This record gives sequence, C-alpha cells and structure tokens, in this order.
Amino acid sequence: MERTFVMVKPDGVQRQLVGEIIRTFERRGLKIVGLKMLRITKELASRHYAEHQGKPFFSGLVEYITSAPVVAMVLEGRNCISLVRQMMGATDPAKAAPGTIRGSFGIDIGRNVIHGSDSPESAAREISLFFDESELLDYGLSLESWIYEQ
Ligand code: DAT
Ligand code: MG
Repeated sequence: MERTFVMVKPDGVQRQLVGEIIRTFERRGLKIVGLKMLRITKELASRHYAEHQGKPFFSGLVEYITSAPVVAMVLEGRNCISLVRQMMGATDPAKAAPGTIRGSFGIDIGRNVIHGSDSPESAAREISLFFDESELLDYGLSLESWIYEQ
C-alpha cells in the first residue's frame, strides 16, 4: 500500500468543498490515515513549494496558500499517488478533464482547489512536512476485500 499527501487549498475550504472532495476519495476506496486543518505559515509554504522558488508565480502561490486555512490529509491505497493525481486532473483547471476534481470545481490555475503529491519522493517529503508520525493511524477497514481482490 502507498501513501500520498493531499491538501484542500484555501479556495476549496472557502468554497465549502472539503466534504465533497473527501467524499470523492472515500467513494474511490482510498483510506484516510491522517487529517487536519491548519493555516500554512510563509515558512512552511516556502518549504512545501521549494521546487518553484524563483518562478514568476511563486510569490502569488505563497500568498494564496497562506491566505486562509487548508485541510491536509494523508490517503492510503494501492498506487494512490498516481491515482490521486488522475482524480485531481491537470494543474490548470481550464485544461483538466471534466469529472476530475479540478475539472469539476476550478477555472483558474492560481485557484486550483487541491494539491496532491506527484511522486513517491514528494509524498514522503510532504507527509513529513505536515504530519508527525504519531498523527498517522494504522488501521484496517472491514470492507477492504470488497475494494481489492488481493
Ligand atoms: P501541481 O499542483 O499540479 O503539482 P505544480 O507542482 O507544477 O502543479 O505547481 C504547483 C502550483 O503552482 C500549482 O498547483 C498552481 C501553481 N502554478 C503552477 N504553474 C503555474 C503557472 N504557470 N502560473 C500560475 N500558477 C502556477
Ligand atoms: Mg506539484
């Protein structure tokens, strides 16, 4: 099983899409193993988006992600890193496939509702940036045999 880091961004929280987004992942069969609401500091934003430092959109990105609370979570499931990326849709919501989260709820690349890790390395880095090991729960779901054949 794989874990990934997902965040409902400030626009998603302000637009009251938290429940809708969590529901989308739960319906798919992904398991929530960590969940919290927080206001991201400038320092955490700079670390989370370190790979984008120096790009023209960086300061706007930090401004946006720190502007209001976010909901951070860790999801677990088979191949869930790429599964979640597929469910999110393209970075630019205007180009995201209909039915994806960004393709359903967004229009502007600077207001794209959700973040999800893009690789196993990013997932490990981002999970440890937002969660202590003690905040992640190991537990089984009794319906697992109805989601996975083996
Ligand atoms: P993703 O969030 O799909 O992983 P990314 O890591 O390339 O995309 O970029 C991080 C965020 O930065 C993205 O969600 C929105 C913003 N962003 C990326 N490219 C942008 C651009 N060309 N103009 C404005 N914002 C951009
Ligand atoms: Mg990214």
